[in-house]
Amino acid sequence: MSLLGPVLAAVASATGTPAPQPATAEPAAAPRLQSVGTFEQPLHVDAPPGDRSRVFVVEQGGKIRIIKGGRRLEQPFLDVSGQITAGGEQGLLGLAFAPDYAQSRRFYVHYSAEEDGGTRIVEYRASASNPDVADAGSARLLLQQDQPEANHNGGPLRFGPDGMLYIGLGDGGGGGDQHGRRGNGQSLSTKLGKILRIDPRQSGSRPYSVPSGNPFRTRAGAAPEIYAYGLRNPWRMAFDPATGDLAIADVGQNEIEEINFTRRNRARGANFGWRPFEGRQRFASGESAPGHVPPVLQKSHADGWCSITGGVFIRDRALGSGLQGRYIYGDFCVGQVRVAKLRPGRATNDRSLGVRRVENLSGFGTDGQNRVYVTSLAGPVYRLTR
Ligand SMILES: [Ca+2]
Repeated sequence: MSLLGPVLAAVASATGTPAPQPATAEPAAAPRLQSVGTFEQPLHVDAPPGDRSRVFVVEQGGKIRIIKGGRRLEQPFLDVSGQITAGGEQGLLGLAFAPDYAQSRRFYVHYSAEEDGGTRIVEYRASASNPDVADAGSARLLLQQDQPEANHNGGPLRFGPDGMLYIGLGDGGGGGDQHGRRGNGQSLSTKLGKILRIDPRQSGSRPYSVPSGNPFRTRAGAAPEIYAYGLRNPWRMAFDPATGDLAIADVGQNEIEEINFTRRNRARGANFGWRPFEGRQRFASGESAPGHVPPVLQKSHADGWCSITGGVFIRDRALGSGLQGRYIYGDFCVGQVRVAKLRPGRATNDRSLGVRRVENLSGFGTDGQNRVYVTSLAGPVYRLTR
């Protein structure tokens, strides 16, 4: 429903003239997607906290591009295309800037390594002399994870409200969580199928440290980095910058795409159910998922959904009060941009945003002013505006 409609109707009744009918065209104040450029297989947009002049676009093939003053810079910010294997679900999949980036110049990337396709989480720093270029020599490997298959690498990297780095990893791939004794999602002995939480700063001789509050830190046989588990292939997660709440979109197997949501800090130790459950329904019979937290929103492949693309919480005030705090998301096949109000239990107000369809919808992101972006793996990157 348009906000403008009642206003126009009121004007019409006051003047005695018929109100214009916005039946076919969106009113001027409706949200829309404005192109900010075309890239090579873009899948994420980000910027350092508070940066007001630049937007960083992640290309699957291994480059991070900067848009500055509305123009794409010729030289990439970072180019790891020589170190990675890309294509399908592999490539440069995640980027996160440290909360203290303005001082430390630290940022983190998540990619599939050239030599074996395994996951690497690597720290870089921006050049001290040129803030628009990363120092390639600053690379510091934090974490590596073997991947038994080429698919389900996860990819999201986010700093939480606690200043820790959260890493999303898929279940190892193939199909049906086929690896591990009873799959990887429910096994606390592997990092696959998990959200990890680490303090990414060097700690003595160790490349990172495990925060003291991690839920399985002292459990025998568990990977201490695990923060939440039971995930199949988390394709994007987001913290609400206003509340610290967390949303994790998890790509389904054959039938259901899902969005998981928890209030701030409540994802600690959470079991999101895979593979005993796909969405809210049983997948592997006879297997248990202790404390299973079902998704707050799910979509069916019967309706054309194939691979959910998790989004971000809208905190751009220029988009109007009605969208504040709403979660924007979509699907790679459907291409429709949607918004919903996430809350524990069930999401509400799930609807189409009414903007153009995005072909091969691959990702969402925000810049340093919380403006919202959408990426198409086919090339276009859009900003959500009015
Ligand atoms: Ca689940």
